[in-house]
Amino acid sequence: MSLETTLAIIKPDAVRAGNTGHIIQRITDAGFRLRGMRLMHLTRPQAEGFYAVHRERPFFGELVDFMCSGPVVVMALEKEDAVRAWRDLMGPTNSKDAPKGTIRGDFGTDVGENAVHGSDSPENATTEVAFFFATSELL
Ligand code: DAT
Ligand code: MG
Repeated sequence: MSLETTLAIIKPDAVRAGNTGHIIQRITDAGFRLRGMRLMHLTRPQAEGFYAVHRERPFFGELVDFMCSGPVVVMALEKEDAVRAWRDLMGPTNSKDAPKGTIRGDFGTDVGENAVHGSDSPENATTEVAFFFATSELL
C-alpha cells in the first residue's frame, strides 16, 4: 500500500439530484483527504478528451452527451491505496448491480447515469488528476 491520489467526479445526474453534499460526506467519512475540488460544466472537447480511451465504444456519444449535460464536481482524493478504495466506495459500473451502501448503489440509476467516476489504475489516476488540476493547485 502507498499514499495515492485518485480522480473522482460527481457526475451531472448526482449534482442535478442534489446529492453532491451526501457524496462528499461519504468521501470524507471514508478518510479521503481532498487535495483539489472544482465545480465545472464540461465542454464537449473536454468530455471527449477525458474519455478518449472509450471513443470506439458504441456508448461514447451517449457518454459525452451525458457528461456535458450539467455541472460536475471534480476532485483529487488522497488516501492509502486511494484508487482501489475509491472504486470500492463507488461500487460497480452498472448502478443496477451496485450493492446498497455503495455510492452507485444508493445514488446511481443505471449503467450510464451512475453518479460518480473513479480512476481505474494508479497510472490513469496520475493522468486524470493532471487533466483537471495543475500541480500548483493540488494541496
Ligand atoms: P467505470 O466508470 O466504472 O470505470 P468504464 O470505464 O467501463 O466504467 O466506462 C466509463 C463510463 O462509460 C461508465 O461510468 C458509464 C459509461 N458506460 C460504460 N459502459 C456503458 C454501457 N454499456 N452503456 C452506456 N454507458 C456505459
Ligand atoms: Mg473507467
